[in-house]
Amino acid sequence: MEKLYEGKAKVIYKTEEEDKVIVFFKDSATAFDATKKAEIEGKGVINNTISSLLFELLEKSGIKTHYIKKLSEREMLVWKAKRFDLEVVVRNITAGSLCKRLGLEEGLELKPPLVEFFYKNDQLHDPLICVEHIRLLNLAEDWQVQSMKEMALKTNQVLREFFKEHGLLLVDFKLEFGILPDGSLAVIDEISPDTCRLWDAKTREKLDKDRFRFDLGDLMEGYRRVLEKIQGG
Ligand code: U5P
Repeated sequence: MEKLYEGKAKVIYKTEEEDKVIVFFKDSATAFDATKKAEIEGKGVINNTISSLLFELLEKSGIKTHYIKKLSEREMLVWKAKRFDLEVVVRNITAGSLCKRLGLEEGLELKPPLVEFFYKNDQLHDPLICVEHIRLLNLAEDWQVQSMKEMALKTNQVLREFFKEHGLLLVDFKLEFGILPDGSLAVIDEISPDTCRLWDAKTREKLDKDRFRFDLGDLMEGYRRVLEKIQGG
């Protein structure tokens, strides 16, 4: 297969159809601007499984995504999208860079949820930006920014409720958006414990990539527990 793009955790391959691509989930884990790296056997398989399940959930809830179907253990078929150089983060509980930037304690509930935009730019280390910066840099039209925010909040409602039903707290997560071949705005990339903070609702144990970032325990054990829970365990 012809490679179109290779990222830190995924590879995008061409298909025979111009408007569809294959996302291949690798086992690589990176953190802190890729200064911390590891190969974690089986991570790609589990992230593809979780991402596929969550994209199916969003589609069923009326949220447009690039997802078409899961093709194999590590491969997902998706619509080819024109990506925005933006990361949209939704937060329900304080953690991570929010605590560091504003000097907040971890674990405080955010009511209403907080939406943040980051400029996807490796050289600049993905800085936090505001709507005026998005306009200045011409990263998206104002109405697209508004739609991304609304879709991110709706995604939050759907995911938060779903995880809650399965004994998990959705602390925060990152979404990416793109324009599909039919011109619609859609959630793209992946939704997995690499891109979401998920805590055990009872014990508040961290089951996501923070295990790798801060050496909190076996990453795969956390990811497997997330999968077991959302599959009904
Ligand atoms: N996040 C990503 N990719 C990034 C940065 C953040 O997926 O490049 C996710 C984190 O996993 C977390 C949320 O769930 O966005 C907020 O991260 P942070 O801004 O607290 O680091």
